[in-house]
Amino acid sequence: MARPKTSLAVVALFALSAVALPASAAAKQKPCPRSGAGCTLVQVAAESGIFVGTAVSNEITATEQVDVAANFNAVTSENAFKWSEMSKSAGAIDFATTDRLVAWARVRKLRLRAHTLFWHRIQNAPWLKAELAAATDPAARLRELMAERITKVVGRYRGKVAIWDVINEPLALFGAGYDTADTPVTPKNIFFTTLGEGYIADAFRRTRAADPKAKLFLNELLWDARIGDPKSDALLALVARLKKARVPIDGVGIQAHAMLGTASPWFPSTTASLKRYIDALGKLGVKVEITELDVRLPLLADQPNPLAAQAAVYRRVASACAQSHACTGLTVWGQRDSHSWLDSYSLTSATAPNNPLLLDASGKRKLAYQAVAAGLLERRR
Ligand code: 9MR
Repeated sequence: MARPKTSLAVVALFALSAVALPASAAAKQKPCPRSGAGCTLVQVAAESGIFVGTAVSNEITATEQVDVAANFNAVTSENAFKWSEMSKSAGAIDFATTDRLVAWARVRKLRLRAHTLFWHRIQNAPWLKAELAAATDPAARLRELMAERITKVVGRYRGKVAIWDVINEPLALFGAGYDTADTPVTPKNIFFTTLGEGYIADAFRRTRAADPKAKLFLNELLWDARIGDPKSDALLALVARLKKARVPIDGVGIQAHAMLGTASPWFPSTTASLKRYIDALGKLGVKVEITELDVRLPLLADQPNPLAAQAAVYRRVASACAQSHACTGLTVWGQRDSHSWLDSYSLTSATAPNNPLLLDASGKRKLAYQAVAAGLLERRR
């Protein structure tokens, strides 16, 4: 995914133009109609009180900057905080890209979700396995490395990051336990196999100590966020255990990559089943956000109007978020259809272009855009 680097001058230019509307102009703006027609998601975020976010790439290209300014009030770093991106060898940390992203989000007054401190599955530190294999006490070494990452990275951005995805995808890819062995679809959860479930509590406690004001989230990939689904229930049980042990967890992210139409449909939750699930998490004392929403269009090709069908999926998720008071934000995994992880990911590249987002390749709003607006507007301040 090589993309041209944006010059600092361009960054500065867009930074200047990104200042929020003056109060007088904002006051003149008419409230959005219930249908969301004609409204930007920035307006919808203001009226609903629900953060509307998007993932941004490491480069934050000029196009991304325009799209973000026009449509979102929150951003998630798609890759910039991941261990693999920040640390190519043990003991080395490269802050340059992450620093740039953090500074940019601050100037633009965008809520920043830092994603993620610990993720065993794909973008873990490439040297970690060998480092632990060579250690006389692998558990002690892993604790030390995790503590060092938290102290140095969370400490550096203390007060500048609104939300930390402390742990990403701790549960097994399928089923209700943890990944305890390498398989063709996922490596084992090296944090769990080395330290047990306590790695989660430990990471949250250390992160809280390094930045007491940031909200701390656990982010998980659910195939169907519904009470009764084994993985969803396992997540509820995990959060209940963490809360009982007074672990400082503030929220849960539900990724919601909707891949309807695959042999095993991903994220088929209805508005009602998703709302009930978000409510159940809320009752445990955590906030909930939809963190990585996208909907693959080719999988809806058999529908009479695939774009309308895609919009309906977006609407279900947005409505569920609006209807549950525990839900504080909805983030889409990118802006334009022309730049989505799905088009280069091995399991989904065959159907490229997947056109899974809210803006088409030219930046025009798709039906899904207004569907998200209408869904979120079910909650008004
Ligand atoms: O969008 C991310 C892409 O650029 C990376 O190449 C990919 C590597 O797996 O990760 C993507 O984001 C993932 C996110 O960090 C966690 N949830 C699943 C997302 C898609 O894999």
